[in-house]
Amino acid sequence: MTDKITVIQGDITQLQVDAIVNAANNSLLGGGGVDGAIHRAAGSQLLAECRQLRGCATGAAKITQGYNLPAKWVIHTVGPVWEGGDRGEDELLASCYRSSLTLAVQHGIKTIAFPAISTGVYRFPIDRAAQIAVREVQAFLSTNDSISQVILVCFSQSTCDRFLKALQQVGETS
Ligand code: AR6
Repeated sequence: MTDKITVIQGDITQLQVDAIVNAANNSLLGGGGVDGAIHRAAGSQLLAECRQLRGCATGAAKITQGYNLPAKWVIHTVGPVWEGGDRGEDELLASCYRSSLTLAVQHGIKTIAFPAISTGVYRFPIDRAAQIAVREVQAFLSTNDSISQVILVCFSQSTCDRFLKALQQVGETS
């Protein structure tokens, strides 16, 4: 299953995939980081559609169109704020990946790109986030055949290296 998972360094807003995932906040009304970049690239219609969604719980996901993005869809998920690891952060982050992939399957999405959810403003430790991301995607793909490609997009080369390491480790044990 790891052959369907790719780690790349880049800007998620430029990818030609069926869906990109947004690391949003509970309001779904935009913010900084990847959320700001996605809203800027998609245009104001994205915010208008997000307003209709009336927010999103942490660990859950909601879908909109992609508007001016190359991607047809945006799946908005809300990662946990890192508060030391005893507040269910691991499970909430895992849930972001599962919820997003479940929505993707329901919409016939075959190719999907994720940013490194929660690892920016929300301060989730990168190695730990990378392991959760790779493990959850791999587990999902092993029980579901309809998604052909999952791209884990890292903005910086150092994050990319750590996601690649996590992917390698999962590949060795699966
Ligand atoms: N493409 C790919 N990855 C990116 C891009 C991009 N264009 N821009 C940033 N990243 P963050 P969070 C990386 O802070 O930690 C927002 O204000 C970034 O380097 O965007 O989940 C929301 O509204 C980092 O590795 O999201 C929320 O309030 C990763 O994306 C809050 O931030 C996630 O960083 C969510 O915080």
